[in-house]
Amino acid sequence: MNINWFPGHMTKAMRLIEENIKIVDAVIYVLDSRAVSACMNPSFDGIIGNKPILYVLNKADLVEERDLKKWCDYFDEKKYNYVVSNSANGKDNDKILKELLFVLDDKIKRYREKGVNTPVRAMVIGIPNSGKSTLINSLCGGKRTITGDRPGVTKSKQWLAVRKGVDMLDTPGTLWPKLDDQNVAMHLAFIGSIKDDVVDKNEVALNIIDFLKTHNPGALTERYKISDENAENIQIFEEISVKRGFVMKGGDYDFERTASAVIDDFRKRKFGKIMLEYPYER
Ligand SMILES: Nc1nc2c(ncn2[C@@H]2O[C@H](COP(=O)(O)OP(=O)(O)OP(=O)(O)O)[C@@H](O)[C@H]2O)c(=O)[nH]1
Ligand SMILES: [Mg+2]
Repeated sequence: MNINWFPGHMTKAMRLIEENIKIVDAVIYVLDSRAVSACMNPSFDGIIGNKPILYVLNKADLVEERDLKKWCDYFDEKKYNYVVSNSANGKDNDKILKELLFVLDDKIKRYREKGVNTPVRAMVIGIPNSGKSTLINSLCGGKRTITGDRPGVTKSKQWLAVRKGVDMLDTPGTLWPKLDDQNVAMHLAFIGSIKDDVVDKNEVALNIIDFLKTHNPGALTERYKISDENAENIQIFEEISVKRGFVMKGGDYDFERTASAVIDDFRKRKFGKIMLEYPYER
């Protein structure tokens, strides 16, 4: 399967990001902790230029702390500014704002020296469904932007005053025109950053099965009580259909429902906390 998803609204969104980068003081780059490197959009590189970046390793609650530590070490090594966050519960808000003000320290000092009293401005960017709007809502302390568990929820830009003196720009999630690395594309499909309608769900589910067999032995057996995890992926897929009762009249497997169930189980953490990518893997 060749996955690519770059609809017209993303071209518009990239243009919006390009136009607004000039007027912001920093960029908040939201990454899904389950697939940190797949979340790095190469199209952003040329746009961000030398604006200070604060990386947010978001959805940290969906991975094991000891796994995420590997990314923290990597970011430390690269001297990147970052925070680990679970934006869904808001407990990391103070830490995020503190780190943002640290990143903007020089800028704020210069504003003060000039007697300028404007708020600092940060643009929040990232791939679809990474949690940008949730993060902003959490920092604002209310539901000020629309969020949802599917990609492409935010349609246009929105400025929000998250605290006194700190404004943030919410942007629509963006991917890039050609997903060359299909392993990356597959991980983006796993985490729901590519619309389910544009992927072959059976293939995504088979890839999840394959990933679990290799990296999380026992997870499939525990969830579906299958007889042999070392069987071919397709055999496991069929067994899951049977175990779940997804068999149609006449005895054919209902692969569509089975695929949706496997994908859903992955996203709902039914196989455990799974980090798909480690630093230095690619
Ligand atoms: N478990 C968990 N879920 C999160 C976290 N942050 C966001 N979410 C969920 O992820 C889904 C997507 O969140 P949004 O804030 O709409 O994502 P977005 O990046 O704004 O998405 P687009 O606007 O489509 O680009 C929602 O169901 C959120 O509740 C987090 O830290 N942990
Ligand atoms: Mg959004």
